[in-house]
Amino acid sequence: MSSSIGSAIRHAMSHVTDNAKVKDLKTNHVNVSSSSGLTTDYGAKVSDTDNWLSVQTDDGGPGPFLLEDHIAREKIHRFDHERIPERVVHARGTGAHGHFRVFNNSASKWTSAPVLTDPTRTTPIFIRFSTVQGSRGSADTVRDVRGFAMKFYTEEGNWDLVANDIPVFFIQNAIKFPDFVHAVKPEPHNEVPQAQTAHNNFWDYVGLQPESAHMVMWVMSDRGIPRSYRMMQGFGVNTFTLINAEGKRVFVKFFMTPELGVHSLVWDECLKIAGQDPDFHRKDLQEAIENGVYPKWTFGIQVVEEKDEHSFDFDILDATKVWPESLVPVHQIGEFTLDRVVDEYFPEVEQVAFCTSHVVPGIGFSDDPLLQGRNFSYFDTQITRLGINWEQTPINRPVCPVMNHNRDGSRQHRINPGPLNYFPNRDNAGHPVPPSQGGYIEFKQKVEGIKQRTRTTKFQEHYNQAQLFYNSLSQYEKNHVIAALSFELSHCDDQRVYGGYIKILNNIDFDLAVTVAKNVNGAVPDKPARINHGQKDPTLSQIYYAPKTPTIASRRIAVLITDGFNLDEVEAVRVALGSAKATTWVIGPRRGKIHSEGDNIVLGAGMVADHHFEGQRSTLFDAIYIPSGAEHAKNLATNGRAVHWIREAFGHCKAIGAIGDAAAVVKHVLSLPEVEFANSATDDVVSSYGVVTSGKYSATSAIVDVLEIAPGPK
Ligand code: HDE
Repeated sequence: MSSSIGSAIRHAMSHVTDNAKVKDLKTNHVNVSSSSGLTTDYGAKVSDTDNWLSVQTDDGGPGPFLLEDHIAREKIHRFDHERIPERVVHARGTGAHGHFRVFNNSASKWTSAPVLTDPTRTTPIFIRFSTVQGSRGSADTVRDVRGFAMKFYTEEGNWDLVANDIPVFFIQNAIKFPDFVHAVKPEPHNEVPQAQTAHNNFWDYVGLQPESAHMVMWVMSDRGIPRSYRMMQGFGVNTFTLINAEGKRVFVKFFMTPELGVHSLVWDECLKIAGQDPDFHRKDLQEAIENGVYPKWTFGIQVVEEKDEHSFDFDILDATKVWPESLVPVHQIGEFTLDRVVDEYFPEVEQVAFCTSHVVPGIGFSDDPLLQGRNFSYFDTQITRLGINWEQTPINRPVCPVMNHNRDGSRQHRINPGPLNYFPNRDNAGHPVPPSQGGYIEFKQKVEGIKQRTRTTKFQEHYNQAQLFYNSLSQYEKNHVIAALSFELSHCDDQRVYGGYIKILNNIDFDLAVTVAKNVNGAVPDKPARINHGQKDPTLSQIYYAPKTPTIASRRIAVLITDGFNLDEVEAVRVALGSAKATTWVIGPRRGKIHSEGDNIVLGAGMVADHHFEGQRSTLFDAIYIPSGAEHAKNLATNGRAVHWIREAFGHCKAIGAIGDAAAVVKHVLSLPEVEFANSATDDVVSSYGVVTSGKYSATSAIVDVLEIAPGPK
């Protein structure tokens, strides 16, 4: 896809950064000029890459193909081995490079890690965003948790913060992970369904696991269907620790908050986009970075002192619980930006490999039973995917020196000159480094107890926070949860499954359980299974994360034109939106020249559409703009696809800017006489219906204002 404004900016802005990691990766770039001839992998020039060596028979027919063709054999054998195992979860993803910095040294009271305390440093980062359930080739806009895996290339080694866009998890104990993943993934007998939880096995499992209730509510909320990776929060989920220079330890949770605010799609858009553009989120990230609208997040930590570990009515090591911000505030200590797309997908995004166990001095673990298991799992999984020397691959290798006595193994790339591959040795080579000089040291923790398979009392309470979350949502967010649960349970055909889940819901909210039960033909409960405690925390609703500085930058605006449109208006709106760094895409009845009002067809004014109405859909845009023009208005009103564009955009609560005759068409095709048309973007009607037409009001600024004042979810 391209627009002239978009692509001009794109070329000017792409690949502007060079940090230590980017420079390091460049040492692996293959800089062969395009005039170079074709060679085999071993460098010999190739004269024919299309015809396998064969025997031309005397009767003129193709004869036997010869195995002696080493060129063909290499080409085919090499190709046969192009795939590596996809990740068992989070298989589908995309990634980008960027950098991280802290605002000041305020965190030094908690940690000695320079990456979190030294404001003069810029630390290169790589982030991989992902869905969880679907395979590598599945769609982006499915209902799912999103991975938010961060690799910090610090001067003290790589720190991997393998986060999600939801702050809690489905299970409390790592030993359950294989069961959970089997239940969520496509069912084993027929490998159905792809990239969705709407099936018997998932709801069966979570229906029998009340500890999943809290996370299920988050996934069924708008958090499960983000508008963009750039508009998601990130959460470390697990409880980590920070250790300061005096060896004092605190418990922490990590928080990433997007500058653009948290926004979601609506479910109908998700379903349609999954077919119309399965790469929607992947392309969105690339488009924003290439257009110079670099996604940015603040980086925060919640801190619990060791003495307060047991002062909450939940266990702070339980990954199915949040630390409500009303109890534990978030300290914003830094920020990070993504400013560079990858050069090649496979070596960077597919081969990047994260380990929760990779921390640097000053950062440590807790006894969180999920984290402990994760620390065990990730390294192991990378061996299956990439082999034992996976940490030598370009995207994974640290930017600081690596010196150890690990040797050999499949695909060893390092050549360590000299005879010493052990310690201690006569040269003291590769000697351990004392903590005073930066050596990693474990926190000295006194441990006593009885070894047993058990779960403490606080780990057995599962509904308080599920209720807190649901109570904290606005009414329309609750409606979305009800719709999502009804959709999902409708896809389960075993009564024990959908009936079973109603019982869980009745522990969260009676009305919720009754409504969903009626929708899916479950047994309607006659009384709540548990009294609703009525507590709320505003920070749990994504509305709370409206952008601090609203912006239209990176929003996609479709300009609908047909023959006879007003060219001046379109040019004006494109310049205005382009300077605000929104992208505009001209959509017309054909992908070619569209004549403007008063256009002398011979001289040919007008404009070339980027796409025809059939080629793109309103779902792929944040707003639409329609210029005036008498002939154009008639064309619009009689073009079924154009009418559908307007109706569908309206149905998805998008801003619609229309001028003059076009405004009348919009009013007519929406057939909603009771809808008032706003003359000011601040009218309530705008935020409730998302419709703006012009009169006195300029539609250009209306679109800008609407997107800026309507920061919450649609
Ligand atoms: Fe993961 N997880 N996970 N996970 N996870 C993986 O590692 C695992 C958990 C998360 O973009 C795997 O490289 C266990 C919580 C992300 O490459 C694997 C448990 C959170 C990614 C694995 C969890 C996550 C993974 C599969 C429970 C949120 C993608 C491929 C104890 C904080 C990283 C891989 C990427 C990937 C294990 C639970 C996030 C199998 C055992 C909680 C974002 O190692």
